[in-house]
Amino acid sequence: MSKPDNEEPAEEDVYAACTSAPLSSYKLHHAASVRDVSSYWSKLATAKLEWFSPFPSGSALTGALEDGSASWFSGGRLNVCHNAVDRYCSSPYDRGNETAILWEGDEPTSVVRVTYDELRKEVCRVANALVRCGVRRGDVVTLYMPMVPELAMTMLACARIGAVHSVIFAGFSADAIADRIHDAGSMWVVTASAGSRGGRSLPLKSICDAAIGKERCAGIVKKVLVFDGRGEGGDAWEGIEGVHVRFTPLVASMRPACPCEWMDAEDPLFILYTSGSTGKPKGQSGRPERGGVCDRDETTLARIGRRRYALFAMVTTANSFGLAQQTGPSDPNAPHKDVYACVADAGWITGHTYIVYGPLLNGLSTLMFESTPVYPDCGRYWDMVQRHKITVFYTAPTAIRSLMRFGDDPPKRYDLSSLRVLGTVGEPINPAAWKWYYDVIGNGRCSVVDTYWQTETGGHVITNLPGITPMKPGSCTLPCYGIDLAVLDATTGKEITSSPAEGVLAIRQPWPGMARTCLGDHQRYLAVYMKPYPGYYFTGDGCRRDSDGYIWITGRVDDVLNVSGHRIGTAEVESALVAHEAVAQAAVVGIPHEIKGQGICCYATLVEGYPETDILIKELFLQVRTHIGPFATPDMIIINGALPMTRSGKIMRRILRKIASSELDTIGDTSTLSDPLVVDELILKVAKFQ
Ligand code: 6R9
Repeated sequence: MSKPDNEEPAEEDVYAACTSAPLSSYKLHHAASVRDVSSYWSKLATAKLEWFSPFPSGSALTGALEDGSASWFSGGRLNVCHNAVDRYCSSPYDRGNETAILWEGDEPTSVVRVTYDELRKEVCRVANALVRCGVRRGDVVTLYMPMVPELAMTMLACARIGAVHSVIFAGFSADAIADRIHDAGSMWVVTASAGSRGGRSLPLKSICDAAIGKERCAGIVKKVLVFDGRGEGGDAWEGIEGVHVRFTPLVASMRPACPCEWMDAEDPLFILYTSGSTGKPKGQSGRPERGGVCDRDETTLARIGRRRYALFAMVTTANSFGLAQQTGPSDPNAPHKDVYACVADAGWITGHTYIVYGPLLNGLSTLMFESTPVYPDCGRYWDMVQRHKITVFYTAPTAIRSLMRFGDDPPKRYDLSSLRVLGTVGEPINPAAWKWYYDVIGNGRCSVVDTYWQTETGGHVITNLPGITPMKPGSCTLPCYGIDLAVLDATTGKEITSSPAEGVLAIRQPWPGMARTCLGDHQRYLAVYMKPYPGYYFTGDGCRRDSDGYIWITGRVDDVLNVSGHRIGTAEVESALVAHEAVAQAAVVGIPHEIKGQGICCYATLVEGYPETDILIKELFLQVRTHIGPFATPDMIIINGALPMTRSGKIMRRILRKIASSELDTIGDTSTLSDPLVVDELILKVAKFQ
């Protein structure tokens, strides 16, 4: 991983800014919460959520972590949309006229406010329109949409009628969409005619059409529901009779009331596809004649979020951003103080939990941002903070690093005094970026919360709490309430109880946000998360714990890359490359990257008879972009006659990683390779590329 300046800070680098409560209160509260996680979460579930019928008392948590049977609040019935929207429209909250969604489109002048009352009516209309089109409880609805209010409305409408949404990030290609539709057997697709980002139009409907036209989607998709774009004229489009539905007028014609389906807490709420670690070997798939290419299984797996995830989303949003005393159902009459902005995309888990569900479940106003941090210029975020008086701002280290390059002047042009909490998510933040965020954006007054979590955890599992936990730049600090963290020795699997310690990060007891299975492949779920260290949920991340008990994430210990906070499996990129007829073999490794955290370096050998030309290299770059999406574009593609292999035929990725990162003095012994000279050839080629 690329954290050159991620060393532990000196004593004076411990930031206690904004501390309003002693750390000892956190420690007591945390210890109590993990002593009996069942009782801790069950009290919160009763206090924070409205239930149609309560879960049986005394059995909030049943089943075990080991076999993936741990279930929360089973037997209790609730509706997540009711909890996130309807309840705030009536007594005792009466927030119907307050802003629920603050949408800022691609142009800074496109601003729309949707109140809780309006949101409730719109969600009901969308829900009725989905039902009219044939969507039923339990059906999977694929959403491929821009960051517009209709996306959140459709997610909530699915939650309302008991359907399961599968949101696909609007940067994914037709191939990636087709895979996900096929895998989930999704009969319904909701898209928009177009979106726009950074002044460019995104032809979302056409990409969807290309996806459903693929063979593997044949006979699966029944209808494609197309919202008008929010651009001028709604972006005219043509459709196929009986397949495409003009969704905007249909939604507008619906009644603004729709009953909530009362769902079990363990019923699925959403599916989210994300890259996982290398799974079971699948043998030679695809192109056996080329030898040794696809020796690994596909790595994109569907994680299922359950309805009980709502509790975890709600509680972690309130705690991590310090909302507890400011708003929320515990004090329905408290005035709204926060303007909350998470500038992620709803297609990732961060958008699910911290743009849509977490904030709305707390009755907050949440920003949906369609554009990029540099459009129309690199002051866009700070301009939004000033215009909307944003108090909580949440982004990724990669965005901070890319904005830092423009210096301190752009943010200094804006009034950022409304900010109270700054959040980061997605990868370790290097101390230099942390300090810039803290000093230049937060003016030394704001808490910077470094939130560590994963798609599978559903919400934050490690973070500092604003006003409570002293901060250390680069450390995500201490576990969240109700999260029973453990650092294990990577080799023996034994828990390390003393500090400082170095090992792998695991969680000892279930929590309500956790994913319990992978769609259609429970064995795979167990193999990836539960079996590596029996008795623990394994995160796939390495970490250090310092003498204060603070956690420092050192990066993935599996075959997952973290590029600008996007999880990309090395096997996914390799599969995309070998799908090109000229490629015989491919191996992909991560390299340190100043802005993106990690970059992608691909090595490939060609099929006999294919010359290495510039055109071919360009095609390979394109190949990865079209198979996965532009965010997975490689930084380097190195072609060679051979790759370093062990004598038993395994590609030595460790060596490839060292060569790509120019860490030549630590390459180690290469004598076990079948052809040690390959290493010298690759070193020369990488040097040329750089
Ligand atoms: C929310 C999200 C999860 C992986 C995770 C870890 C890395 C996320 C981090 C962090 C260090 C943080 N990660 N937050 N590493 N510090 N604050 O990113 O989910 O896309 O599933 O990625 O991201 O490696 O395992 P997801």
